[in-house]
Amino acid sequence: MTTEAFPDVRKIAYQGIDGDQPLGFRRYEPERMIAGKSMRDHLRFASCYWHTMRNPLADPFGVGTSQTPWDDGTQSVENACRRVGVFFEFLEKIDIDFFCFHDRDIAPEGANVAESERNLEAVVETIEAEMKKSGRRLLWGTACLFTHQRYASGAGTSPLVDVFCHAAAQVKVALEATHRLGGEGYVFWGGREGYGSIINTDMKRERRSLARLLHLAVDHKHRIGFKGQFYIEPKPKEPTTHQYDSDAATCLNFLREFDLLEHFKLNIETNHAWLAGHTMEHELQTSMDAGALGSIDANMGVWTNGWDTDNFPTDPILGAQIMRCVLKMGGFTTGGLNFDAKRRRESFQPIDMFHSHIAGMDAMAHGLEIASKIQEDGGLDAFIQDRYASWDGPLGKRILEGTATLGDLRDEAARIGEPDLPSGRQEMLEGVFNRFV
Ligand code: XUL
Ligand code: CO
Repeated sequence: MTTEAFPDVRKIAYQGIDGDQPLGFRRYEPERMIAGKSMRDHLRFASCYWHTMRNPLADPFGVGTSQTPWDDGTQSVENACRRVGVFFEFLEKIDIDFFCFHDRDIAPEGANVAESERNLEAVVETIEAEMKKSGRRLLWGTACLFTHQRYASGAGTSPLVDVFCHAAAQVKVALEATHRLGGEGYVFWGGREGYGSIINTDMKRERRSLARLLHLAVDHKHRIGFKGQFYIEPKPKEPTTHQYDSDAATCLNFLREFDLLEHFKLNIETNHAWLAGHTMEHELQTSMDAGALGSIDANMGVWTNGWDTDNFPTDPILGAQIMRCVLKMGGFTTGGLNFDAKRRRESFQPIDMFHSHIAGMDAMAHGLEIASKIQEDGGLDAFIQDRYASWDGPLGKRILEGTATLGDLRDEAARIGEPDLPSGRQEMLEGVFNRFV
């Protein structure tokens, strides 16, 4: 890039909580220390290539509205490489350290496997150079196994073994690209790994094939020496009617069933949690309890329509709920907060790329502040510990260690009489949470 794509934007900086500049942070103060770490290191923000650079902002009723003056609209590698320059200018100006990509977001698909590989390699080379220059890092890479027509009936779960081969080819090369770029992780999101109707589907075979694809990826990871973390990203539906990676618990069961659990963690996305009929906290807690919370796709939906709208997460309460879980787990290791989020169709100007990320970053930073105050206060955690304290007594221990029989417990119940029940105090605790907002 010889000319800047955003000449009117300087590096976005913290301006204070009452700042009135739209292009400045009000909550995100990257170097401010909270609970022993800088905000930057707690939050590990990433911007995603697919929404930030490639989403035309179309919807099922209308064409794309996004203005991208740097893009000539062709499928050329040259155009793809020019976009990379724009993306890195954006990352530096918004002060985001990480990014994520699919193979097909960054490089055009070719006429055959070899041409696609050459295209990808050329763009990866450009990205590598930009990363060196800017110090930006790759949070995770992935293969897009859902856009092309050949994947209409699934990729790893296709009824046709030939399609499975194409999926494997893409995973191989996307994994190698992620490795070359020093990626901290690699994501599998099963966009088409499910069914439209069970009437034409052999679910048992399909789940087994998907597990094979993941095992092949684990083998290849070891073959090439990639040390990054593998993740599965749960989502219940959209585009399919039912997806095999429906929610965190379903993914954990799948990974256990096929001996994959030691190789994978989960990448939990808010909008997907909601589509599954869960809260984000539920999905994060489920993953954490299995030691499998890895990374987060930070976005949100619209409660009233139930779609995967990938809004920017601009709600600080949601941010606090998420960051409470992240703090509880002791912080991210390979993971981070990837904004898998797109601007609204009405927010079509290039400058809206900045406004949307700033709003998301500020809300998550605000959430971190709230969460760390709640943790420091300790009241909510103490309440829960106290609520279960009887399980730490002699009777609880006997039950948990397995030394009490049902007969023993019958005698205990007769001795105890009617238990003295404490209140759950939900509303009081919600009030305590709100004190820190
Ligand atoms: C789709 C989605 C994907 C994954 C990566 O809903 O979330 O963008 O994050 O394939
Ligand atoms: Co996602």
